[in-house]
Amino acid sequence: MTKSDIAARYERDGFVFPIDVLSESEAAGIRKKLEGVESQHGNMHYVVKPYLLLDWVHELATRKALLDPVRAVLGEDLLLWDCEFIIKEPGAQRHVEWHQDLLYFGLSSDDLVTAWLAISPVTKENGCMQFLAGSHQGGVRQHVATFNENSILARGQQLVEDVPVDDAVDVALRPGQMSLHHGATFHASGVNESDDRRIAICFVYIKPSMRQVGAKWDSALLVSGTDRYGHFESEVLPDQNFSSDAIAYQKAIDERRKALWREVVTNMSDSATTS
Ligand SMILES: O=C(O)CCC(=O)C(=O)O
Repeated sequence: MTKSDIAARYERDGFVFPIDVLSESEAAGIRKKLEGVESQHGNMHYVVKPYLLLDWVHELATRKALLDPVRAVLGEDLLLWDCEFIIKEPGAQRHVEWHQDLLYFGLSSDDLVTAWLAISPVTKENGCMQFLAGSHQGGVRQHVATFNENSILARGQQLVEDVPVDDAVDVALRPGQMSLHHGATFHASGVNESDDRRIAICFVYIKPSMRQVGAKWDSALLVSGTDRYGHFESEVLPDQNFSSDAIAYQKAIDERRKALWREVVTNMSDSATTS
């Protein structure tokens, strides 16, 4: 896919996939590294900003094959604002209700792109994402916070309106392929009914001109071009993987980020969410 195809499809549909980033054997190498880390440090599902602990996650986040498609949408200057491994274990009931990411981000605009990279095969059976084409065009809609304990999302937020699920697109990917989606795109994912883990890593990139307007503090990492604004505190990469300094720093960012989400939710208008 050319850069202009990527930009045009993203603008029209609010998502674009599949985009090749890694070969299958490179993705298998990443899975091996991840599972090696997990055997020492525990499950990495939703550990906040793992690039603050692991140099190879930063290396992935800054790969040309991953960043070029993001640049096609957002331009040259990019901050990495969020990142997590999203792992669905076989047999677990974890799923994601229909929602829009922007709801709780507290950001000043929709100048962001989520790059979701498959590390294992991602299929309908193991709970691939589903997107609704064109749903990004109507802004952020009303959600209800369900606090469903099987939801991967912290508040189990769910769109209030009926989603025409028969029109949804299944985002099946081979290991090493990614999808890009807009912060207002309606999306969801089902449970993992296979007998293997579904492993992905997602990266959320923003334009440096963005501001955190839902809270007083936020941080990010410059990964492309220049930050002419300084709206986000610059993050520090690890001196060594899982060094004691890196662990302490990532923990501090995690705690500040949890406080940030609480502040964002408290400051939100009632029209955006009900609970
Ligand atoms: O990984 C999933 O199943 C859902 C992820 C998601 O909702 C997101 O990346 O915005």
